[in-house]
Amino acid sequence: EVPEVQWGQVFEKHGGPLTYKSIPVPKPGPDDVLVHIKYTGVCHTDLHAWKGDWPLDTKLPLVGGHEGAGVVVAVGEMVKDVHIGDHVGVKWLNSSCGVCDFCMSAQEPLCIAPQLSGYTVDGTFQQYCVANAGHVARLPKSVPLNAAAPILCGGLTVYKALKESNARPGETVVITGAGGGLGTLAVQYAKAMGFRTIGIDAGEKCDAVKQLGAEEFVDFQTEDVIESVKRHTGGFGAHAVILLAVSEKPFQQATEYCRSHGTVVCVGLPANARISADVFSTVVRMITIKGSYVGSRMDTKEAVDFFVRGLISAPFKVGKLSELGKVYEMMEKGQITGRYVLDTSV
Ligand code: 8ID
Ligand code: ZN
Repeated sequence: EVPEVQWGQVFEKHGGPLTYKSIPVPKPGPDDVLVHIKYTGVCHTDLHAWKGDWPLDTKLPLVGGHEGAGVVVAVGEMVKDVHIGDHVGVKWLNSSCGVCDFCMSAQEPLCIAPQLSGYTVDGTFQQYCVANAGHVARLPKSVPLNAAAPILCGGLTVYKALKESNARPGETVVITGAGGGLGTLAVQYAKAMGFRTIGIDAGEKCDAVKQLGAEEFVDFQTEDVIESVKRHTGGFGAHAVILLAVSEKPFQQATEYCRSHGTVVCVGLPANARISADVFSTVVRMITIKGSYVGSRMDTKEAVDFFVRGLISAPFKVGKLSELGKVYEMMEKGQITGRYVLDTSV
């Protein structure tokens, strides 16, 4: 009952036309599964991939997408623990080599030869997608696949970044880009993990960010961000800063509103951006600046578990896979609060 052809969104060159068309259904390899994607989130990473923003080549032509939630419809001959009918999620890390130092130490996002969904292999902007059986996320049948989709990249990534921040319950975390896809999830995970949160984004996203659990909101378009965060933290700055914005400026400012001995976690990946910080104050205030990149299979299990327990509910709108281009237009303008999730049947 697996069809030979399906609908998908394909582009042939960076920034070129996005074409919704009939394409072959891929065949799973021996240790892969074929997933009937029901819903796929649209991450800003997909927009970066289409535009060719990063110094890493994509496959071309490419089917993007890496937040897919669906049902297993075929398994390779070596697959033992995933079965037809299981609900699973397809993540950014489609597969890893399994034998490099990083894979051996359960840091598989750092694998030296990874395959990335919607980047180096075709992703979730199609009805049927292949992923390595060991890397798909297990989803219980009790959770809706549309709400689960954004957890598979956005939720996982912000959960990992919050862990990497070393913040403790009761401490204050700034979420920069709090109204976006990752940001809204970060506010919810931060709340569930016991952190106090200050959200930074454009003023129109204030109400949503506060409703999700941020105690304070700073409008980056009208306020002095550094002064405002300091004011909301008794002059000290925040214990941690999670940088999710697709803009370089916050990467220059964050150490200034981070508390002494605090941590700045870089997650957003604006094109051609650089981090800069004053050496003297970084040293004498003992600031940590680090990156955080998706998460391991164990991080995935933990992030999904928060969601399954009902602790994570971030806004999402359901759109059509055929209308991906419209979502990219809104995303480029910063007009989306939360995530767009696409129904692959339309
Ligand atoms: O593993 C990783 N490190 C990882 C995983 C997934 C995504 C990294 N990312 C990257 C994406 O590639 C992208 O660069 O995280 C970034 C954010 O992805 P997203 O949340 O999917 O993007 P979005 O929904 O467009 O949200 C961005 C938000 O930033 C705000 C916008 O208003 C929007 O709400 N923003 C901008 I643009 N400039 C801002 C500024 N100066 C700002 N917010 C505060 N200050
Ligand atoms: Zn993503």
